[in-house]
Amino acid sequence: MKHGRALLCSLVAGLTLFGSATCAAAQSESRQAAIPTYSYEVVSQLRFDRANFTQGLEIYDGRLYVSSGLYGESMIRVYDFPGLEEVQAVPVDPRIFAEGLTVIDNRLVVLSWRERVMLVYSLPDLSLLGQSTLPGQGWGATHSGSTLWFSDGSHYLYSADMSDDGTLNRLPVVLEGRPLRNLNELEWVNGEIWANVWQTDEIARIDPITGKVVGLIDLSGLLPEEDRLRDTDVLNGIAIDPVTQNIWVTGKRWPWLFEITLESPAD
Ligand SMILES: [Ca+2]
Repeated sequence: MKHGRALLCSLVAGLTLFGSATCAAAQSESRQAAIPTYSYEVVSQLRFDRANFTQGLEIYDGRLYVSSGLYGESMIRVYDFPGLEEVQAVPVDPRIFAEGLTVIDNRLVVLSWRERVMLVYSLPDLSLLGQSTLPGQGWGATHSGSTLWFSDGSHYLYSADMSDDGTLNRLPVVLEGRPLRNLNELEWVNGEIWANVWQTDEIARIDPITGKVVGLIDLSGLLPEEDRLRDTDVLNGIAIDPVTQNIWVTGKRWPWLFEITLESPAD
């Protein structure tokens, strides 16, 4: 089935992607059994810069990459990890609202919200190499190998192999037989895609083959009330440490990065 929206095409030399766009076959979903909801335990926490209106969060090669949103304020900040000393801060074109980011093939990809562009930077110097077009909104991003995955605030996840012909696939995400909308920041975690659900304290664990939600993580109460200011915003940001496999989460203008472990639901 053809994806009816505009094609994505690469403007970056050597980066072949989005030559054509097709949808994954939409599958009629029968109702699933009730899925488990996990609680959490905070293992450790690190002071984080409240300036980050966090959209994307990823750990790569000993550094934490953060994209911070809003028009006129969007930034990419790089910190050493886990020290969190700021290494670099690069402003984004003020006309662009930066969204999710991920590193693929030593290039940093940063989505935009409504500007229909995806910015591509070289690493580690963060030189802007160019931009590609997006068919619609960009929200969260992650990758598996050379495959870029991204969300657009709907109940779809999109994927494209950036080393291949860039065919864009679309996967409907379903929770107990119903579309799960507002998928936001993403992280590839051990063969699953974890997604912040915008304006909730929940992370959905998604099977990237079937699109089914296989678990929910309830992070209610993660940020203590005393750490909330007037402009403190929602939970958003998931990053796995590729060395330790530890999971780190944060939110928009949160003063902490939290390392969490999941607690299985009671039988
Ligand atoms: Ca992430």
